[in-house]
Amino acid sequence: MESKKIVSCLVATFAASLWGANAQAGYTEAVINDSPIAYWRLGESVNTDPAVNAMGNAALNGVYTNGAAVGSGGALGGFGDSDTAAGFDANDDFVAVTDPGTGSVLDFGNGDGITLETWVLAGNIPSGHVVGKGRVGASDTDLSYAIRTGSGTTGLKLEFMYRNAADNAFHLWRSDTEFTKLAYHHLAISFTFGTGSSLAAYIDGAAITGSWVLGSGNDAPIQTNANFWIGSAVGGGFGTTWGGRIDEVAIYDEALTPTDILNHYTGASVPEPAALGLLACGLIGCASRRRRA
Ligand SMILES: [Ca+2]
Ligand SMILES: [Ca+2]
Ligand SMILES: [Ca+2]
Repeated sequence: MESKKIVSCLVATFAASLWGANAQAGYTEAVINDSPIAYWRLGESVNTDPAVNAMGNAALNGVYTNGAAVGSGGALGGFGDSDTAAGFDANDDFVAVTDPGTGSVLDFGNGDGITLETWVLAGNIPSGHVVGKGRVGASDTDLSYAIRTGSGTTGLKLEFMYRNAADNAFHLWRSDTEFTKLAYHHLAISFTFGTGSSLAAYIDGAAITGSWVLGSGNDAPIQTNANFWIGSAVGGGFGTTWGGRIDEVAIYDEALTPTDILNHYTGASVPEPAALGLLACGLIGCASRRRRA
């Protein structure tokens, strides 16, 4: 854990040195600086390649399954970050990440903080499942944690759901606020398991209100060795698979603060170093002679 922090710190320091003192970090730098357990950028160009964990622990690389569409336009594309996203077909696509085992970094117990963060572009039939651990079989109930969406008046509501340790009740939190389909939005949930009042949720960097509509959030969570899935759940069929894009999924073993989440979101509109380089080149008249790596 300590070495992970040191590596993250070195990466962040390197990024900061590229930017100069006091510069706002770009999205990816801001995420890495907060030391996620895993960060799937979903920018692969071939879906037989692993969905790489950008934090380096290859045991948490994912597997694109049933034709998940790599190379879809990414959430960060407007500011020089050309990293792509994965598209999901609302039928059977998902990315599977194997839980390394009992007591792994993907397991959370009572009193443990968690943050789940992702960008989504919902199609017209998105289903409810975005990212989560467990409940991958058609009749499974063992959902350790998940970001989901629920139908709103015109858009979608943000949800967080988990199963209790006794495996006899779901806990489901739903936002009052909706976000629109057919456009990218940044979603984040932080929570300390077992304390319902600790749940904090964010759409596009802004804290939003909501309530527990099933249970209270006061139970301990179930822990298993089931997979973490991006894009689907409950057997992975129509109605349980995301339709649209998912990008830049991160999971943390702490409840990030509102300032952390806002820094990530605002980082998305900071030009990436490559774009800044091109801009600087353009200013001195060399842009037309430079090729991007
Ligand atoms: Ca990406
Ligand atoms: Ca498919
Ligand atoms: Ca486990």
